[in-house]
Amino acid sequence: MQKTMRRGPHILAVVWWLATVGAAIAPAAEPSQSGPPLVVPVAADGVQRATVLLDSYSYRPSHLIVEAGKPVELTLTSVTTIIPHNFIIKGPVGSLFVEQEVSAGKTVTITFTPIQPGTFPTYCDKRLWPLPSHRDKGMEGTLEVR
Ligand SMILES: [Cu+2]
Repeated sequence: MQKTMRRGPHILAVVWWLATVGAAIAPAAEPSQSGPPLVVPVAADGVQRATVLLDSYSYRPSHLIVEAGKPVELTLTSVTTIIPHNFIIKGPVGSLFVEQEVSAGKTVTITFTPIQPGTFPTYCDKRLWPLPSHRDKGMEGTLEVR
């Protein structure tokens, strides 16, 4: 009996934590809307510019098509109010590496020049243990370099 009472508060705390965190996250959860691939336009200055919205848990658009050898400028805009996200691309070693934090409600602009054609995943690796990662919840996309 005494053992049970001692264990009680701890279990209650975990249940409370899960309920609180779950409630904070659940309303924003929705299936990721991938939509059609976006062929990123090349501006007059030669830069390929696009805006990507970061939500819980999706990127919109999620599939970007760019040309190799020309700079890419992505405006990453978070439309969340609480949950921070990031935007990661790990392409071929020495060719493409992006890891950008985007706080809730913030906008960050990143620039990179993909050299090697290929199809690379983009994703958010944020995770609030013991919940699945944002990527597991559908926060991933594709960068297609042609
Ligand atoms: Cu995320």
